[in-house]
Amino acid sequence: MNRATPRFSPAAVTTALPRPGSSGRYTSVLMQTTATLIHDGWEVSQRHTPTPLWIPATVPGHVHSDLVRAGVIGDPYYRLHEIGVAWVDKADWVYKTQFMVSKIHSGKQFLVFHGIDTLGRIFLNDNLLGDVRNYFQTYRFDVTEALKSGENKLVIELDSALRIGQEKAVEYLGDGTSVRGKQTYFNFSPRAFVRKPQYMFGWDWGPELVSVGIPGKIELISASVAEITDWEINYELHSTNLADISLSITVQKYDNKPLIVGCALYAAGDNTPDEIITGPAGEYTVHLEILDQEIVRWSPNGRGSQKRYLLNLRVRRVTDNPREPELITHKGLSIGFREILLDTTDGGMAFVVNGEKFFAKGANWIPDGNFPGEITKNQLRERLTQARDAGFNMLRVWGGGLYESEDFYDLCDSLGLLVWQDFAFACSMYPDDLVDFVESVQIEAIQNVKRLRHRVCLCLWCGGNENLELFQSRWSGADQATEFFGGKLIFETLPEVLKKHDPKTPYLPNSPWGDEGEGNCQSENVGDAHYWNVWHAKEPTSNGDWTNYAKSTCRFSSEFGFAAPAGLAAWNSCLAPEDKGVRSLASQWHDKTRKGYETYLKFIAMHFPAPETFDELVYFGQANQAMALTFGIEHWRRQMGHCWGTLYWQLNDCWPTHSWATVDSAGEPKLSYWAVKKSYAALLLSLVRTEKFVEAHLVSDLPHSVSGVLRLQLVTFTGEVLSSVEKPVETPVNAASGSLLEIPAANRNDAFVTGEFLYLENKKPQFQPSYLLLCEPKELQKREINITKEIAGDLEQLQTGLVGDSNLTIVLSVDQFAAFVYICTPKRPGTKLSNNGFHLAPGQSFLLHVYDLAEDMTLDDALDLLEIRYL
Ligand code: BMA
Repeated sequence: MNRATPRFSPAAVTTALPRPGSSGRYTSVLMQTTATLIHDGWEVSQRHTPTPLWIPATVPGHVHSDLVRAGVIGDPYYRLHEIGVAWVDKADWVYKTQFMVSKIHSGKQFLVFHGIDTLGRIFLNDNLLGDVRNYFQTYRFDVTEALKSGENKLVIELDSALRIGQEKAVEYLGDGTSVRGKQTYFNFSPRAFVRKPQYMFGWDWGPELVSVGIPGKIELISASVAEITDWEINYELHSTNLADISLSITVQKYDNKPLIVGCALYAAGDNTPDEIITGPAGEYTVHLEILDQEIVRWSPNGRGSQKRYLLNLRVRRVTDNPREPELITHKGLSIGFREILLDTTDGGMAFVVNGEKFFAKGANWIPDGNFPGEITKNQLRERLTQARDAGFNMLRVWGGGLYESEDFYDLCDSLGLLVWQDFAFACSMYPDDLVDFVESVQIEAIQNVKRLRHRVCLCLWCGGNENLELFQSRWSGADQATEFFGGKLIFETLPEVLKKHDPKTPYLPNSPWGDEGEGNCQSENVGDAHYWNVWHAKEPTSNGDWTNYAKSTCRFSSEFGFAAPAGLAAWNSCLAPEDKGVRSLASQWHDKTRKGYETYLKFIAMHFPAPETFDELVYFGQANQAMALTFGIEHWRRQMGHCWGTLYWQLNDCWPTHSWATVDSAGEPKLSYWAVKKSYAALLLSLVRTEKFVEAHLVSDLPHSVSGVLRLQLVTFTGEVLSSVEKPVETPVNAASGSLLEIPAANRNDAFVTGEFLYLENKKPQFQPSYLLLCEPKELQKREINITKEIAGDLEQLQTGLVGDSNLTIVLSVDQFAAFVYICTPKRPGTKLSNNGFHLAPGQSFLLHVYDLAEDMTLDDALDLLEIRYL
């Protein structure tokens, strides 16, 4: 294969000099420390084959995608292809490239690998640089000796993580009857022995595509004078707008000449005096302070601004002109100021930011694709913006996934999404008695804690997901275990790392976390709870009926969820037309929920008509999930004061599937997304059906009261008001109101009332209204509803008859009540909408925005796109 050899050229990577601070000027020379990406010219081949076939490889990336591009395998997400590509995970692979270095500068040269998946060896010019064994670790090799002027050859051998995991498990567990009770699948699966994202070994929402690859960037660093190797920022907020900031900057010095270390915070009056290092080559740490700095505090979404500041750490060197020091290297950091506490004083668990307790609203985050090295910043921006727009203020980065990318945390900082970060352990015991395993975890933890500790979005470190829980609750496979393995990690290794490197961020040993004394992770009274009694429990405890959420009295609901099918765009990407049947094999293959497909269908039919077509499966399944999440979230928000958060399972998906996600792998919101968005409104009106009454409640996240008049009405489907009650209200301040209004419901309880609904609104100012159907959706009688859709375009749009600026507003109205109005766009799946799955009452006009249409599309064609369904 004839491919251009990339050239090493320091000038190409010289970044723009930072804006000079008031204390000095820079000479306009190249920075002395440069970094070049080694991402070009890569090829990959299977190892141990008689005729190696080299195919182009993308870095960052994973071998499956290279094999797809080369036509060796089909799309592994398509139909049942997952089964056919299983051989890829059993094979060993090798990556290679060549790169030119035209001139080797004096000083040190390093190769830095920001993520290798996972187990293998790295060679430069046939010299072994070292072994790699932890996906979550950055590997840095001194290549000053091995690097050549001219062409260099870089080779990375990767071993099957699946095979190595299996071998290690067998070695560790022996015949499986060891006295310490180490045995069987959930206790110790092969993945527990490989430090790589656990979900890649298959999960109950993801495929088993273990893969190998180079997911992180590779840099060649040339440092002739000095490097910044570490930094730590701490601050104290001693009034709402003043901060004392202290900084430690560690510099590796490669020669004897003096260095000037300083920083600039780009805010008013921003510079600190420089520190001079005069000693010989070696490592130095300098401390700088910025006192009484005026700042604006950062707040999570919905609670204030997300103000951040650019902090530039810099190392300079005196030149012949002492007034013009030469910039050697610098590090730009985006920082923000806020106080974060985890209040557990009353046994509960509440986050306190800038002195205010608040209700955490959000979801669990899984990696946004099965091949993490290929997740793009645009994809993350879209997904995290969806979270922000749905009213989230927090995400839990779940332990079976990743320590996410810099892009991810940049976006969370700017969108106001607090991050609860799990360490990368989930649903397993871990061999905490293997010295090299614990050492590897320790390095992984130190590196990631140091990388993330300055992030303003970081609100919690957590030792992992459901590790202790699986032991205590005796999950299948753990039922014979006599001892918990992994305790050393969560009670010693990780807390020690945090004590040293990030003592200020709160730590939870595991999630769920409960009454430590009794060792009860699932305690409802203490800590956080994973409420799976609806989906995962077995009858008679639960039968998939989401009204059981009302039984939870937990203090922080950090997981609960209800699965539903993805949307049509996602299905189109992975199903052939003949697969679009309710019980097709491919649809069943894409259900990993382990519930049993028939039970899954039964859960839908409990509240909605049994789906007869694939479209109905999508519609009814999604509407059922929407009702489930609304019911759960509203229940826990009404307990505000006792309960301080809901993080539902799960925001996103990693492939097209039936799962608990509210946004599918095509980025399309499911109906549940819109339901969650309503339930996460700062001012929430909700209706609860009790035995005798329907009660109206109000929950407010606002720091002040709003006056209004609540009105609760019983209305027929054709718009006749049967009864109406009103009450002037002052909204509670950052609290729940309890029941404010009631309408008797007892006489309506026995039989389903199909032609009436309850409607709760607040007049002036308008909060989002709340509806309550008085029957199960499946009991609604078939009826023809006239739905009018009209364009609410501007005059120009209407005159040209074209969409014009690519967005369109449509006014919808109905002649009788329409429940779960579902707008689908089969002619253009994935068309972006401003809402979906809503109820429409007669007499209302509903504004629906449609986005990203072609500008030259006619208005008639645009209207035609929207197919409107209802129950
Ligand atoms: C939870 C999670 C995940 C899992 C989800 C759905 O308990 O922690 O491990 O995917 O349930 O079963």
